[in-house]
Amino acid sequence: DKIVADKYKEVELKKGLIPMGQLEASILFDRKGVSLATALKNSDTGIIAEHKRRSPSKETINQNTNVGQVALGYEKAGVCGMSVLTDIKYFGGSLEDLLLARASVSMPLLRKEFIVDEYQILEAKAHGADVILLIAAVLTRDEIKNLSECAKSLGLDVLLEVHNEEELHKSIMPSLDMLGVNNRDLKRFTVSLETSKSLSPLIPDEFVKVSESGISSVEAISDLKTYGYQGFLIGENFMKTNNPGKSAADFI
Ligand code: IGP
Repeated sequence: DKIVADKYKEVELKKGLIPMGQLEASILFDRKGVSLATALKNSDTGIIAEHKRRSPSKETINQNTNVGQVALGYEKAGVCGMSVLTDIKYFGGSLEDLLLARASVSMPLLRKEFIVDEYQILEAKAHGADVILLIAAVLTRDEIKNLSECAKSLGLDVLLEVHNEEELHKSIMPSLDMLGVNNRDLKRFTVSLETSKSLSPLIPDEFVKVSESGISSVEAISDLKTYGYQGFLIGENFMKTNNPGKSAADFI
């Protein structure tokens, strides 16, 4: 809740500094995005590897990373896409990280952020993202609709994240491409892969299913695949090592 309140303030501040027109004038704005949903459907590994320095649940994961090198390592390992945390205050990331990842690789990139305003979607596009994340826990159905339709109009894929049945029911709509089940309870920081398993049958087949957080073994992935998951978002398990790309390669 604190994160979201901070986010609204941050966005208002940025709107005053960089007008939307300036974002739309960025050369990356005209770049044709690559679809993560399509990449996941055509892959048998389904890994989305994340760049994350720290998080509210873990103070230090990896403070001396070179995001370009991590991106290259992940791509070489053969992951389907990469998630780049862009929140500074809680995760130590930035839009600059996204831009550096974009300059290094051609695979689909997800802007991992607490998106509450269309302005952040324009920023995502202007910094080379192919996909945005929307978190059902912090958005109303109308907000999910407006933000996802805005993303689709820019050619971006939308990954909608849920943690329980109620969030799932309120969110289902055709402007989403992927449904992500976060195994981590964002309020209590507890992690259970059972969350993905129990919500899976409630997700309509037209959406690519992604299991997020707390995945640390190849066995967990094979198990989640039997529940219909095609995407696996993995951060800490790769980032906590001094060679995230190599750690990802060991998974594939
Ligand atoms: C990655 P993990 O446990 O592999 O590091 O988790 C990713 O799922 C997690 O960072 C995440 C997240 C989020 C972070 C999922 N949803 C929303 C910030 C905001």
